[in-house]
Order: sequence, then C-alpha cells, then structure tokens
Amino acid sequence: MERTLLLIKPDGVQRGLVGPIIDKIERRGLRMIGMKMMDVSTGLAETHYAIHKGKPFYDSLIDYITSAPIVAIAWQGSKAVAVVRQVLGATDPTEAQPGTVRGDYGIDIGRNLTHGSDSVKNGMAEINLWFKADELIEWKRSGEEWIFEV
Ligand code: DAT
Ligand code: MG
Repeated sequence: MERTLLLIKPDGVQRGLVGPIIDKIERRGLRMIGMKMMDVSTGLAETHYAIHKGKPFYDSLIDYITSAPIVAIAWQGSKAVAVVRQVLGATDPTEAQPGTVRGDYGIDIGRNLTHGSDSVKNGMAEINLWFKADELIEWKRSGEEWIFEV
C-alpha cells in the first residue's frame, strides 16, 4: 500500500475548504492515517520545498506556506500517490480540470490550495518529515474490500 502526504495550504484553510478537500479523497476510498493542523516553521517549509530553492517563485512559496495555519494529512491506499495528485489537478489552477480541487476552487498558481506528494518515494519521505511515528495510526477502514479488489 502506498502512502502520500496532502497539505491543505493556508488559502484552503482560510477559505473554509478543508472539509470539501478531505471529502473528495475520503470518498474516493483512501484511508487517512494521520491528520493535524499546524503553523509551518520556515525551517520545515524550506526542507519540504528544498527542490525548488533558487527558482523565481521560491521565496513567495515559503512566505505563502508559512503565512497562516495549514492542515497536513497522511493517506494510505493502493495507488494513493497518483489518486491524490489526480484529485488535486494540475499545479496551475487554470490548467486543472473541472472536478479537481484546483480546477474547482483555484485561479492563481501561487494560491493553489494544496500539496500532494509526487512519487511513492517522496510520499514516504514527506510523511516522515511532517509526522512523528506516534502521530500515524495503523487501522483498517471497514469496507475496503469494496474499494480495493485485493
Ligand atoms: P505541485 O505542487 O503540483 O507538486 P511543484 O512541486 O512543481 O508543483 O511546485 C510546488 C509549488 O510551487 C506549487 O504548488 C506552486 C509553486 N509553483 C510551482 N511552479 C510555479 C511557477 N511557475 N510560478 C509560481 N509558483 C509556482
Ligand atoms: Mg511538487
């Protein structure tokens, strides 16, 4: 089973979209294994976005993610990485399909509401970065046999 990190960024929290965003992924069938609301330190933001250091949007990206509380959620399930990325839609909301989070709720790339891990490897690494081991819950969601064939 894959694991992936979802961040509902400050605009998602401020705009009251935490529920609708979780709803899409929960109904799709992934199992939530950790969730918390938090203020993001500059250090954590810089580690998370280290791959973008030096790019023109880097400083504003760090300012954005540290500007107000976020909600971090760890998800588990078959194909979890791709499923969350699909639900979020393209990075630039003007390119995201209707029906996706960014396609339904976003306009600017600098206010794109969410982060989703982009690979299985990064999903594991990002969950370890954002969550302590005792903040993750091992459980089985009832009815998963009606979502996953095996
Ligand atoms: P994603 O969040 O879809 O994985 P990414 O990892 O390429 O996208 O970029 C991380 C974030 O940085 C993205 O959510 C918004 C911002 N960003 C990316 N490209 C940008 C650009 N060309 N201009 C402004 N912000 C950008
Ligand atoms: Mg990314």
